Amino acid sequence: AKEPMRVLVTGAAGQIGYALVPMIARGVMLGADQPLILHMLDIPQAAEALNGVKMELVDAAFPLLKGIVATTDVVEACTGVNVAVMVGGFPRKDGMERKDVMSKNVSIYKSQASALEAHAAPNCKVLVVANPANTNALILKEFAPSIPEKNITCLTRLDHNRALGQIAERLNVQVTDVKNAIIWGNHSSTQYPDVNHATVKTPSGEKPVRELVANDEWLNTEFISTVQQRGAAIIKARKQSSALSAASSACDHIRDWLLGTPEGTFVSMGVYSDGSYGVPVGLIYSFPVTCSGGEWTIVQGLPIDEFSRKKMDATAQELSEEKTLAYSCLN
Ligand code: NAX
Repeated sequence: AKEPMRVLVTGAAGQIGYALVPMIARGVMLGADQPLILHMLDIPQAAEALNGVKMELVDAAFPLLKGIVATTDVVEACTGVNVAVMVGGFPRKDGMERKDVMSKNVSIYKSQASALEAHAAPNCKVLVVANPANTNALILKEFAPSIPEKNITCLTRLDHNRALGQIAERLNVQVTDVKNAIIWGNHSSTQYPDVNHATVKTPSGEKPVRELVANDEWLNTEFISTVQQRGAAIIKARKQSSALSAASSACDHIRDWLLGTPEGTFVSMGVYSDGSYGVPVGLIYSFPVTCSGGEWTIVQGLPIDEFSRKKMDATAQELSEEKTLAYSCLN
């Protein structure tokens, strides 16, 4: 039998946490044969709710769940973890300036970076979900210099899956037959959902999405804005932000990273830019990646047209500005 892996979920008493921890405990993230110990962190004000989640995990009698650490102590939470899913953060409240929200999250991610660096298992893999996800991940990377930068990522898989979902609905095909959409850039409304390389499996082989949709106008306008604005549409409908889809996509992100992407398929991950596609080095930017042997690799050599270039640059520009704002909060 496999040794249990330790998985940290921060913000575990929140609404994504509530959807995510049962998925992890069922084996959706690490595989149906991988036992695990769940570490759940939240802040003292949420300690009682966190304990309630722990009680429910016990009650659900998950066969793979070999232990639960539910704590408000960041060191205890981070100790020995192999995977860290960072969902905890400071939400934007009415009337708050962007800089104030950034400042709160910078201080959270700075201190959690130090705790992970000092106490996580070697080669711990980190996924930041909490917004501003790319910039929180960048701060985490900066303040955990001994964690390899390739181990620190942010979630854009939800946006990626939303793009696949929109194409599947439009063409009335199964979502599993659609692949290789790309989310470029920031997990924000400047993200660029790109279908230029996406394909659909048909009885007569794989066909480009552009050929099947045969409506560039829709693909270049409504499709893009629907994916960009989907989070807002969910809030409007549910009066709460996306939770089950965020949790499911976080599982997809970690599972593909650890266990690999299928041959010929790429997915979107926010990763530290190495300058690929002219994206400035030093940003956490969402790229198309393939994964194998527990490592991601940016897909190289995709042709980029003028339309895409502008949108990729605009979202990079926003990330550079967020980075400047984040750094200004450090002083
Ligand atoms: P909730 O407010 O329901 O939960 C957040 C939890 O984090 C709360 O329980 C809170 O007490 C806890 N928390 C706050 N500070 C903490 C700290 N320093 N250490 C540990 N825990 C802390 O928010 P929820 O709806 O679960 O969303 C969580 C985060 O995910 C938000 O930042 C949200 O913006 C972000 N999202 C990111 C998405 C993505 O695709 N990257 C999509 C979904 C979601 O909007």
